Amino acid sequence: MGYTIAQKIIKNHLVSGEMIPGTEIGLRIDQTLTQDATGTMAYLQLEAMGIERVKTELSVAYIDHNTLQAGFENADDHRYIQTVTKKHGVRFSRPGNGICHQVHLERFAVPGKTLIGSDSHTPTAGGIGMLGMGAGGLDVAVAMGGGTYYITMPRIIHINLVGKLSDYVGAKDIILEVLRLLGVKGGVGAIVEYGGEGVASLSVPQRATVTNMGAELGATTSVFPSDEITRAFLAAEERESDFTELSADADAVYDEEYTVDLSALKPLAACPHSPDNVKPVSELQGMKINQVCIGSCTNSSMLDMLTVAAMLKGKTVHPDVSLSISPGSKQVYTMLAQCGALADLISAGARILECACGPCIGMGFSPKSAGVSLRTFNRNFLARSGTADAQVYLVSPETAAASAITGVFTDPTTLGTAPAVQVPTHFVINDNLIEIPAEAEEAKNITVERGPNIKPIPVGKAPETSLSCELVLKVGDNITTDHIMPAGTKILPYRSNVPKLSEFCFTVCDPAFPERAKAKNGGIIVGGANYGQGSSREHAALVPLYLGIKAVIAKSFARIHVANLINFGIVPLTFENPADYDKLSEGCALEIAGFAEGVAKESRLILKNLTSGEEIPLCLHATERQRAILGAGGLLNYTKANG
Ligand code: MIC
Ligand code: SF4
Repeated sequence: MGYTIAQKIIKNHLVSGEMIPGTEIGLRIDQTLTQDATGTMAYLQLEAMGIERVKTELSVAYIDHNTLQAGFENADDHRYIQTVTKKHGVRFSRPGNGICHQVHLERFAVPGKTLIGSDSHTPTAGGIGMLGMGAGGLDVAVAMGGGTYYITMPRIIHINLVGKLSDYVGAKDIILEVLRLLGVKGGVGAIVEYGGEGVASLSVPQRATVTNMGAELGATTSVFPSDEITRAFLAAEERESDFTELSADADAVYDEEYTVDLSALKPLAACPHSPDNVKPVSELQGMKINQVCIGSCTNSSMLDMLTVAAMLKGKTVHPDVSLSISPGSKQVYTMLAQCGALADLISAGARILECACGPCIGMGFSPKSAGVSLRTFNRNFLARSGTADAQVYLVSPETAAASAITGVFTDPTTLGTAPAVQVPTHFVINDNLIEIPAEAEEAKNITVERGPNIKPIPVGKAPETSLSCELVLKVGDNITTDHIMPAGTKILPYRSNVPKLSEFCFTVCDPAFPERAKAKNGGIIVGGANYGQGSSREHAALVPLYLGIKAVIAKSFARIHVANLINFGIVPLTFENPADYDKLSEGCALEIAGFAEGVAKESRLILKNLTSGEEIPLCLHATERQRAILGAGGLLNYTKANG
């Protein structure tokens, strides 16, 4: 039996376990990346583990999320990351150099290698045939120290692409179609692998749009073959030597297969408030809009920007629309300026932002009250834009540009023939904003600078012999990490200050939660299916830990979040019978007798609802290693104890 692309990469990096779907495997990690909103924690943890020099082939720290700098906090964090990375052997991508995933794709991603990043969109690198996975900062810190990265061996979903995209239909429409097919839980426990004759018509940045937003399927990652298109992209980036050919064996076996006919695709939009709430743009045609935002790690490549510039050239953005454009990287920005396309965007009335995450993470550009915002981004979770009642739709750059001009939802295919956009065959290469770390000897003399915003990381405790506490919060299905630990301008500055962050925990669902949790000295949270989907932010575990949360009971968990809970010693339990979810209500007194022992070795634990007297069976799906981590009160304690 042959191997799929993902299986080949996994096989080459397998440190422990067997490639049996559903079982734990350990992987050697070649490269890591961090961004500033999660990076501060990752490097604090690297320091806490006593790792002097990173042991990966390449590690890069990007500054792209917290660039609004409304106070000293983020500037201090940036300086911390700049000095700590210089000392420990990590490259530092300065603010202004671009969004981590876009820059990594351009300058560092290598087909056939492994990458983990403290950001859930690390699968962007799958566009070049790399196995890129999002992880919590602590897992990234461990990998930087040369440690193994553990995942559940995924099943492989094959998406067979046939045909060719029509005019004005973009790569975003491919992934929106896949989201329509599979849903936000459809990729959980899986790697989505693309193949078929349609692949050859897609450039690397288009493929990266698709793999980037594969994160929204809940997938471990997504990957494309590495072929002549990949070689040409690497050559255009003056990195042809990084090329290796990579394709699935003809007799590779997939667990699930779907076909997407690119020729039949029409422009699509993900409607509020979920990336899988997908409808054809034609059905939304004519709806009044207030804002358009173009950019983010999903759609900010040269191709995207040139397409938008060609569509806006000589036009004016509709008077009722505010249009923001953030190019993905300094490379894209520079080239837009050099070829004159930037002038076309400016003249049309676009508000040009710096090359960073910006509005995607709610850092500015929040829509008006109840505003309709069309965004080329990857997430439209409730309140993520910074306006609680905004209606955010995720669309392609083509749909975004067309609608920005008309002021209403516009299907771009109604515009006729699309302008021919030529992506340069050679990119401007200038890595002057990537700082090279100090050599080991010189590194000893570097002082790491820490601002007053950096507060100690909470550390977990071993589970209590018997757990008695209150159900402090009950939430529904598909809770995102944006619900648990919101971002945005007011909150993001505190990513290295957990006590302050805790004031915002779960406030999207229940403004009284932080106070209540504190008053009750923590307790248990109950959630529905796919609890913790979305971002990789480990703050969604760290902050509940700080508030005293001992366990989360859910119908099911999202991959990165459950790993983060375990890493910080919060026990993730599932209902043996999901219908028992209805038997629990907020405020009831709960007890798990023999908790510590159960965490150490039982797959079944009994929860007693002391308020109703009912007993509810719970499951703990954890490997020996994960039980040992939980038993130690988290990975930091475990790593310290086990060297
Ligand atoms: C996001 O898109 O939600 C983020 C911000 O990039 C996060 C990371 C974070 O919360 O810092 C992610 O996707 O992992
Ligand atoms: Fe940044 Fe948005 Fe991409 Fe997250 S999804 S890395 S916030 S651009």
